[in-house]
Amino acid sequence: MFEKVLIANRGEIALRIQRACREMGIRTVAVHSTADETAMHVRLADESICIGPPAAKDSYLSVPAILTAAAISNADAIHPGYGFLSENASFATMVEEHGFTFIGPKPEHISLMGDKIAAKQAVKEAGIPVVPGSDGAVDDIDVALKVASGIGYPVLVKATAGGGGRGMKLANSADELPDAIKMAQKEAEAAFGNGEVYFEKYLTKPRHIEIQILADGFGNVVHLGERDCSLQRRHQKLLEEAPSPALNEDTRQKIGAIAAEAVKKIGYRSAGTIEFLYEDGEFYFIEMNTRLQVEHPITEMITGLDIVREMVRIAAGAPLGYEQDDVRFSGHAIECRINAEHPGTFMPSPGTIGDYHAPGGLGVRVDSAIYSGYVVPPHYDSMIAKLIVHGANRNECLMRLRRSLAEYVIDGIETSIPLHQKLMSEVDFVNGDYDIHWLEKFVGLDD
Ligand code: MV4
Repeated sequence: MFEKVLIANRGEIALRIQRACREMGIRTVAVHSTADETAMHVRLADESICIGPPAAKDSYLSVPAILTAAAISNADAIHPGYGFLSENASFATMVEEHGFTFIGPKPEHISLMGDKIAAKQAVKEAGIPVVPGSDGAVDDIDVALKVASGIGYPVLVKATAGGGGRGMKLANSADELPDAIKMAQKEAEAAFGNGEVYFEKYLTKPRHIEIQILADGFGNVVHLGERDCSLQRRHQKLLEEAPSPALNEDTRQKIGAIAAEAVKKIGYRSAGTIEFLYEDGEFYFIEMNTRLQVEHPITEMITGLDIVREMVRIAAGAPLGYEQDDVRFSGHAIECRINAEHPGTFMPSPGTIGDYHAPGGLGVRVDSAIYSGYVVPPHYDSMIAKLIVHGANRNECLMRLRRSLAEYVIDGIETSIPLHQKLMSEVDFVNGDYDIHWLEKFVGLDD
């Protein structure tokens, strides 16, 4: 096992990884920008190293700064967390070339899933259902028009190098398709330096359901069930739940087994997530995330597994040590993302935290790195806490969530807590009756 792990991240996820390492007897190295000198992830680490100025590109995204920090601290391995360098294949390659272990997938799988056309082709061959579409890059408008008319409109044009909703264009009919393709190509070229695009049939009212998988280096793969991440605004998730209110046990086992089998065929290793759109009882692959995800705790709450510990064990060469039948699902979990932002306008609200009191009690977990007196810097993501609640069933989970939100005190800045409280009394939400567009209608402000 590793003796020392460098955590190339900040905030709650840096603490989350530290906690797993500490339980495993592994020392931790924090890295931080000058804006994060007083951050909790720095205070709680065994060692810390300043890696640059506030701008992420000069600190948390600086490969040389992080590799130097790993060398100086004599770390054995690097955990990238989520965001930042977590899905950067060349970073993962360089980590290994410099003699450290990358706690994550093989670089080839990060690359594969970063190329959305190649990813779709690979998972399709491995037995995962995909959305009907151009089956590869669009290079001829006339061919595209023929294929699209066969599929039926609307179609959604996506960038091969995109993902997470960036660079998509909708075409409602044949006369809109040429412009949608040209605009998507232009925007993709500007944003990613790669203008390649493909298109798919547009699903109008799907849910976003993702399957968590764990795979070791010996071909053992398990799925840990699904998370329903449909409640989002502008591709920013607000609340996630597991299991999905839309699936029954049979459907869950079927799609879980398909996802796990595909991951095994591809030879993937580490934690990973297969994202699907789910509409009219059918699953359609959209992307695979080759990282630890923000919402991983809800899966931990219903399975009792520590996903970060599993990632570390797998990276150290350990076998999973359990099979699919050993994974037991219990109860229901919901995560509320608490952002430092105005609950009505979503404008960021950085600043100093005044009084702080986190909820607790049975079934309540708070993953956060904030404290009373902490100054939320303006330079990074606005998520400052995750409130994760577990209950024997969805109803108990909702009751517990309502009382936890009422207990939560974060003074001095605006947060999304009032928005979550409003959500808790919405009939559609309470009934689990929502799709990926529901939240945007609920909060209004659509553009
Ligand atoms: C789609 C889609 C409808 N049909 N693909 C957005 C992010 C990227 N991961 C894929 N996305 C979508 N792909 C087809 N064929 C609708 C979306 C989409 C979406 C997906 C998941 C969660 C939120 C979303 C919000 C808007 C659009």
